Amino acid sequence: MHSIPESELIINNRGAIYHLDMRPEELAPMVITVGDPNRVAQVSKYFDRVEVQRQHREFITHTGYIGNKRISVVSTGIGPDNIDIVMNELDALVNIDFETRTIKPQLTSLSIMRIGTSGSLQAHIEVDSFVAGTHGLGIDNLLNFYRHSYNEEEKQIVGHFTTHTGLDSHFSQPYIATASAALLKHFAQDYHHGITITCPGFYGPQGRVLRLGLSHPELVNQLTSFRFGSHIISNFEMETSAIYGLGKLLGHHCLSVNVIVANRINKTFTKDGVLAVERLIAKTLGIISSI
Ligand code: R1P
Ligand code: URA
Repeated sequence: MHSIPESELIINNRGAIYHLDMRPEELAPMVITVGDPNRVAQVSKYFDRVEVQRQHREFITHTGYIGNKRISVVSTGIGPDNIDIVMNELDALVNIDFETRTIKPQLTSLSIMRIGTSGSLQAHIEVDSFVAGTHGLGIDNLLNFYRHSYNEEEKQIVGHFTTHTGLDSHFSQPYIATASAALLKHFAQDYHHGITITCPGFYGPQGRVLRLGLSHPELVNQLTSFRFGSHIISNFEMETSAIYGLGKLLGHHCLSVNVIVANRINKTFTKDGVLAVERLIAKTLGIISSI
């Protein structure tokens, strides 16, 4: 069987995968990802006990239990490039044998839930409200580096989106991936549903102007006005499509929930971002621990 070389699968002296500094037995089957490294402790304070704490660069991991449910919370830092690292390394921890450096014959599916912050693209999705992304639509290009394919609905949404925005070769080829229906169904109450757009930046790629002019100034309006059947674009941030896209290719169940901290249509910003995130964590952990 093909053994993956040391240059491709980097395992440190502790027997841990390089960026996350995690050994296979230190990861739980339910993984929560958060952008902000400080948010890891904000999540794990709800654990009944924490049994593993690791940190390397911006990747902090705590693994512990809520009741009988073993959960890992991992910080990803900001952006799809970090998600490429986190998703590949989480997958390697469960699906590659580190001794033989071979892919295991029996693959394991993780549940991967992002708990993040986001900007709203719809007036009625107000600051401090929660959004569960039905799809991740990426204008960040990450998934285009991997062979991927679409189901019929995904093909139609991404085609319609590309025509609607005119975003193609100049920026990237937009791509799309769908949330885990098995996870999404538990987040029907108290969470808006919509397509989450993932951008490769916070300022220009999300239509923010400080000192620099935009090459595509109509982007925010185009995202707000996009319609495909009952689908609307609810929000944008910087990780979801990469998680959904790589999660689908690797066979994991992924869902991204975000609290709205900025409403880009009403031009409002949350009065208390820490409290907003705290409310999302408490609500989401309550649901996760019961499924
Ligand atoms: C930008 O401020 C960051 O906040 C959002 C974006 O996706 C980006 O990572 O998410 P997190 O709060 O999870 O980091
Ligand atoms: N995170 C983002 O990426 N954008 C926002 O507007 C708020 C949080």
